[in-house]
Amino acid sequence: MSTSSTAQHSMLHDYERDGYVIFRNVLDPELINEVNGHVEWLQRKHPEVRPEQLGHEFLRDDPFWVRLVSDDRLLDIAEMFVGPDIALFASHYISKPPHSGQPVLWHQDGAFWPLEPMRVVTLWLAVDHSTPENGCVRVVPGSHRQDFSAMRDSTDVENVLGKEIAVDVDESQAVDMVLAPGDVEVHHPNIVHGSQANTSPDRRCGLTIRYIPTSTRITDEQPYPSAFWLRGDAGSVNRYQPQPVYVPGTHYAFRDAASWS
Ligand SMILES: O=C(O)CCC(=O)C(=O)O
Repeated sequence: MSTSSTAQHSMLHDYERDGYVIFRNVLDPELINEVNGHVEWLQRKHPEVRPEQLGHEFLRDDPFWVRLVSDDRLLDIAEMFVGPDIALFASHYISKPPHSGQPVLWHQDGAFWPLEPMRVVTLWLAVDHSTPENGCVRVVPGSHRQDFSAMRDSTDVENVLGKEIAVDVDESQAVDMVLAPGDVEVHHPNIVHGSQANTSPDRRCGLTIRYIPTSTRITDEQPYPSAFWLRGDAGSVNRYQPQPVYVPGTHYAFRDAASWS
């Protein structure tokens, strides 16, 4: 990555202090255009699924999705946080439609995850402009130093997870992750975060990408449906999905599709 070692050092310092850090202009507009087409294609393919729920179960047989999360610009960022031996654990589009996008209630990601140890980093890729009006991600800086709190079911308001953290959150401390398409926000598995409903006329789409070092064991089914070995040494604690093969007419068509045939 073109980020200098001084800039990398300062970003790691911010991440350690705050539990999050933002990288601007990571992916180019052409690729973001393809990502947009992919989201629309997934929605046509799965009309029964809310667009906030286009999750990792659809990823295994999707060459474009695997190509996207394997992009060197994203892996170079992940490498700063989890080291050189990298696998994908999960990835999920949360596309909040205009006027009716559901909120994500306050939570800590790692409280949901079958990982041992909890060494994992999330890259949240902005597909759209993401603002307070359309329900951008909000984080509580420094809350990554807390242990995991219990979660409780929450169904009073329709929401993406159906759960929330079972302790009070001081919302006055929360910071809005205002992002442009192609920007990436990186966050820690313990940080308290969420997002509000989208009542604006603009869609708010982002892709969560969860990268683990290959030394982190997935303590659930093996191979986990969205586990792909992506860089460095595959290690021996997990089994991984084979790279999907692109079939014209079956899969989303994209620029590099020929190299996935
Ligand atoms: O996209 C959102 O609104 C929430 C994202 C989130 O909870 C996450 O990245 O873990």
